Amino acid sequence: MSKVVFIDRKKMQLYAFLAVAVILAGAYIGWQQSKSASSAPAPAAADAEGIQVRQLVTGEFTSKSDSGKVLESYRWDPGTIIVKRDVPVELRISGVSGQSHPFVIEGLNISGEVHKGKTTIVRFTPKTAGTYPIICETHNDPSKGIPMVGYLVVQ
Ligand SMILES: [Cu+2]
Repeated sequence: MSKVVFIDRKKMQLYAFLAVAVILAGAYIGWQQSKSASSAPAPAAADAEGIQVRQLVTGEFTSKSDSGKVLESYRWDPGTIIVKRDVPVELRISGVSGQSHPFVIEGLNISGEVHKGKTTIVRFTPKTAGTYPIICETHNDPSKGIPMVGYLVVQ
């Protein structure tokens, strides 16, 4: 059974007007969002004080193989940090997974330790472009698991 509804011309005009208003509002909101996205600062830019602040956390992947063996890996997240040389860097590394991660940044003579629930701050100014591994000294034995390694890329 179908129902036939009659709408008079005045109501049709009102509905058409409302439809156009909704479409224009949606277009305006979309334009505002794209405008704010394009005016956002580049992610690699230094902050107002000229320091390149980068946030990291210690994370963990856990899974099971087909045979039921538990697979796990600690990781630095994000796994790759990009900074510019000759500009001060501040790494803020927060411990989320794992109790403790003593680490070195190979090639930069930097070491430290990240503890669960705490944030370790590392400040330095890289002078030479290159890729420097961030190596956790606890989780670095390939025979016992997957190494916990991230990369600091200096451009
Ligand atoms: Cu670790």
